[in-house]
Amino acid sequence: MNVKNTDTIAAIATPRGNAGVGVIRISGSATKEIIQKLCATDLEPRKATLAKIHDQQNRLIDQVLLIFFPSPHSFTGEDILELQGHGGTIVLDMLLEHVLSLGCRQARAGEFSERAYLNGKIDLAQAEAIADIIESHTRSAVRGAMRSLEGEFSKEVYKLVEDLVHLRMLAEAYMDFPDEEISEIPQKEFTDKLDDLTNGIRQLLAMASKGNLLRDGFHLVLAGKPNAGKSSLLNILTKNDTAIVSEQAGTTRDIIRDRIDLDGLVIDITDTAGLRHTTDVIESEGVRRAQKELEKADRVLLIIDEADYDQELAGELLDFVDDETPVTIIRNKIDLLGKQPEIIKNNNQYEILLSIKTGIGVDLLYQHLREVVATESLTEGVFTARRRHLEALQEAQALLLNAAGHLTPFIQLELLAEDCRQAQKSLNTITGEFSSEDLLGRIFSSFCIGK
Ligand SMILES: Nc1nc2c(ncn2[C@@H]2O[C@H](COP(=O)(O)OP(=O)(O)OP(=O)(O)O)[C@@H](O)[C@H]2O)c(=O)[nH]1
Ligand SMILES: [Mg+2]
Repeated sequence: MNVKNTDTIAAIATPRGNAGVGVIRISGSATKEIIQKLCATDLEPRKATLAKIHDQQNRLIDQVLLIFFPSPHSFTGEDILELQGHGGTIVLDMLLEHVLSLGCRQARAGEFSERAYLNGKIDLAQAEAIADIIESHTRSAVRGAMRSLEGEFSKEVYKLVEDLVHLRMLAEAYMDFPDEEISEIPQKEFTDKLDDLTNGIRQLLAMASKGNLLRDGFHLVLAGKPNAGKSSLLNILTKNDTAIVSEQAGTTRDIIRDRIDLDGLVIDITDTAGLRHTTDVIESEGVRRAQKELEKADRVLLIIDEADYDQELAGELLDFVDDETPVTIIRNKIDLLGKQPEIIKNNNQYEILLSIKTGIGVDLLYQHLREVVATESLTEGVFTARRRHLEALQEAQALLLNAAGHLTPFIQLELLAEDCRQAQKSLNTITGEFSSEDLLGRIFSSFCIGK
């Protein structure tokens, strides 16, 4: 491994606040020198050594454990020192200040992970997985991110890239064929290889979409006329008294968000202002915000008071939701009409009769959510993925479709090869084989300091 020679960085790697232990990480070529200045001895690799750390005036700052990870067998690939002190905010600040005075600088957000990536210890998708593990809200999200960190996602990407390289080589081999021998170009081989690749990308995209859901959560938006019971539904789903519920129509104006864990998947639930035309300035701003939320929904629950329910009202409310977004109609307050809970499926349209206030039929809603979100298939063997990964896969898919267009009515191998080259570039942005400074900056700066 060729470790780049860089300056030395340090940061507190544990969160601020009081804890038993706090960790400071130091990485870079001056690490050994800093160890000498800290404790005047060399440290045995990967062995904990107890040391007293004094400041420049020889006052004791803290008693710490030092662990040295020599290059290249460290997280960043560089020499690393980990310093475990007492986990108080002030004492760690004092320790860090001292360490910085010995010849290193404060690390930027994500800089340790960035160095690990630049030194080839992990690829970009794996670096992102580290951030995802830390930020996971459910156990399945942790497991998914761990699979990405283990390289399961990257492995699939590398496989596709390898196939693309073969296809490009094949194209190159026939590229300069004279016109009279054009019939010898194995058109079927090109078509088959392109088909295989497109299928491979489609499958990976399906997996990555699930992984993205696991990471980002499923966005469920509650909407409907005022007083239909939206806030009541938010409260029972979250088992929390989050939103104000009242018999007054137009209670909710702000967007209210909460989240639940449904079989390991985060469901972000958004309660909105009742959809109606109003002259009240604040309420109409609420309606505008509600409409904006509807655009972002993975599914909308349209809540209707069963006493008002008819096709016309349902149609009027459905007009607020774009055609792409799946909708479930919740026909609420059946307790007042003495109706039985029921789930009705018409083509792909679901309606559930229930009573939020009494809880009758709410189990049908849970069952329905589990089905539409497919929580079971989400937790088995899925690795986490980010939106940018999905976009890269989609771009590669579109380019390969384009490439297939260069096989008929006549074969244009230069154009085909160029599309394949671009598709390869798209795939390479996932693992970071190809990446711009800009992209790296964006990814690593969203990490926290010390990571
Ligand atoms: N009887 C009965 N009342 C209900 C039911 N669900 C909600 N309510 C009542 O309906 C009224 C309105 O409920 P909310 O949850 O505030 O309705 P909302 O849709 O959030 O209303 P806005 O925020 O004003 O748009 C409250 O008095 C609730 O107690 C139900 O299943 N049965
Ligand atoms: Mg409300």
